[in-house]
Amino acid sequence: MPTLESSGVAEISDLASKADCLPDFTTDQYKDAYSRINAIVIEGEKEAHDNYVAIGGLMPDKADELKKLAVMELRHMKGFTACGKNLGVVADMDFAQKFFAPLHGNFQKALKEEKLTTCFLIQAILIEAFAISAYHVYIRVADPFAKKITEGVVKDEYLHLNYGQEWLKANLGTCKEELFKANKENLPLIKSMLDQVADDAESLQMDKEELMEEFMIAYQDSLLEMGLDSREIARMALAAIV
Ligand code: PL3
Ligand code: FE2
Ligand code: FE2
Repeated sequence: MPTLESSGVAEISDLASKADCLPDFTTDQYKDAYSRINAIVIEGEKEAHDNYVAIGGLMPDKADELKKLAVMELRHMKGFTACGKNLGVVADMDFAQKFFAPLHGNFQKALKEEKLTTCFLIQAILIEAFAISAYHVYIRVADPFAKKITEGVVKDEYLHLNYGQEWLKANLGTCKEELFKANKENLPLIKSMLDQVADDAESLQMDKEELMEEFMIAYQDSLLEMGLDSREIARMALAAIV
């Protein structure tokens, strides 16, 4: 028969086994993988800042709101920079810039052509859903310092995703065609970025299937909120595998 005392003991051992499951943050393998993943996140946050400022340039009446989102991204960038420093890791920024180059190129092209739908899809939906999925999975296996920072960041990322989602929802009557086209061109890039980062993520005990699952939840929920129907959402999601 369980006594008060024995249930207390069980709780402590549960906690201990949970702590045992976390990776060893001091190994060379962990730090090597972290040097690339940390750089990707720092670069992603920096580009997110630049992208929101750039979108603000196309929407002068919303420039102040977008500037606020951009400032949050700089705070995220600083937070993740501190996470790398805390572990004694030097972020491989050259790797990260190459990692983002195809998506960055597509965003810049859309910006030049003043295609707001494409800009919002790339930054606010695809990149933010990618970040949300990565941060959710990372929080479960992060060191205590990084866990706290990432928990604060992920809340902001939902605000960013929502901002783009609400703009696309309000403009859905006129932007669907561009939305589908932009999705077809850019969702495969997100899939390929996920493939490229999978081995390093594994070294951080982040599971690829879990990352994909979390991405699909954030992405599909957002399309649903935008007002797309199940067939349209299925069609959009399938663009990742063709
Ligand atoms: C915009 O707010 C954020 C853009 C950042 C995108 C980063 C995606 C990260 C993918 C890498 C998976 C590992 C995550 C680990 C977190 C430190
Ligand atoms: Fe961010
Ligand atoms: Fe963001």
